[in-house]
Amino acid sequence: MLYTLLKMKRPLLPLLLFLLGVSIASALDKQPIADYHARRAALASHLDGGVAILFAAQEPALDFMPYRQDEDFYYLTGWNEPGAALLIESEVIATSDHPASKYREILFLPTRNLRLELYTGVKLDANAPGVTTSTGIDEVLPMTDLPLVLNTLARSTRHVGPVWSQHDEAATKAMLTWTAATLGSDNVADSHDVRDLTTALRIIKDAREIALLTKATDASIVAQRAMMRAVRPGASERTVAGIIIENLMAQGCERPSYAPIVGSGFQSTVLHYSDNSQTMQAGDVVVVDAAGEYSMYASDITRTLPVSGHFNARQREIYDVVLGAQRAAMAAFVAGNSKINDREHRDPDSLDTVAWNYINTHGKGLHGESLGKYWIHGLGHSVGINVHDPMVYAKPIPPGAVFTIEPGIYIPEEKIGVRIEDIYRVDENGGLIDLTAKLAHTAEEVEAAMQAKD
Ligand SMILES: [Mn+2]
Repeated sequence: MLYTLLKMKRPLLPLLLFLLGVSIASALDKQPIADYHARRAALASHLDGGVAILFAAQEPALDFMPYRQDEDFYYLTGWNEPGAALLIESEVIATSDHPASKYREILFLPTRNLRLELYTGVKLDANAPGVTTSTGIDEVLPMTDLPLVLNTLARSTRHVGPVWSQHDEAATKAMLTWTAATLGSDNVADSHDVRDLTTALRIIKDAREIALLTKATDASIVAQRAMMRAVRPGASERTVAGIIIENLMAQGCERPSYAPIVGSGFQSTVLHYSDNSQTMQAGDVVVVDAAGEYSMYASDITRTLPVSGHFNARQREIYDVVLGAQRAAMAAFVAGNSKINDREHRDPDSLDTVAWNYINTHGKGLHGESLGKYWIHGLGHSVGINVHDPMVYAKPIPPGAVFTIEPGIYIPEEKIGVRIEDIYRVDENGGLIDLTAKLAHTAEEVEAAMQAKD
């Protein structure tokens, strides 16, 4: 099959693949096109009569890094090819200043580069048969039409309205400069960061996003279990990291959500240690912060293990304080009221404050001091298309949110670092559902999982 395709004349390839129902771009699990359309419509309702223009990530042609789509672009389209643009016009009711305009959405696709396709694979362009069906977007035009469409839009209304875009994108800056020069700067003075709007949408996950996050988490649980069976004195941190990646890939993940952290001994106290270059020693603990990404949705899990298979009394004491802090935060959770982080203000509604108070009132350092000073990061974060998904941390956690609770204590002078990180979702009734519930959690469960045969 592959051989036949390679011999075929290239212009026929997209047609054939389309007829076969083959996704050219990727093997990602996509949501139904109606889901992405609903997100674009929701975005349009917040545009204040303006337009949103987003650019896809560019193709990494020569740096050998795998392609990953711009997150907002993916969230709004499910489109996983480079170099595209998305224009959304909000519906506008006619006034004395403006004629009425209807909701409109256009995907602009770049011209195919047949030479580059020899390196990075066949792409769709706006002339591909059935392109509105396969992209799920009402109108699909060549990228070269974008200036013309913007020009027509401004000429008909004499006012583009607020322009919502990705401010830090070079393509956005070029587009805004061009539009200002062409139309007169008054027409595009009102420029906003579209991420202010997409963040509000992305905080609340729909049912199929929850399903993808659950798949990412289930795959990560398999990888964590394999990791637990592999940790032993004399094993290298890097080998353990490799076992995690192997299992994530075997479970269908396209990549780890972040570089796996396997830090033993003193390195268990270094938060983002990812050299993973040591050989693990009996008597040490090892912090393993590792998880995978499934169809663009990330998971994020941390477990702490005794390298030799059993925690000593002091390690166990610290472990139980961290576990207690996590459980205290879980127990305090109230949907629509609790926030995740606010160490600075010690907000009583912050789960971070609850966990912080627990750690400060349980256990002691070597000199009798409270342990809170050994916890130097926030309690958690939103998880989604980004492992640190956008979130408005000053606001309470709503139903539909997915986030981590990950307290830790890191005592360099004792070479003991413990972090326990699990992922939770808030259901429609405000209940807290632990997506990581199947993974060994208490000290005894972790010790038992290290002896497990499968
Ligand atoms: Mn995390």
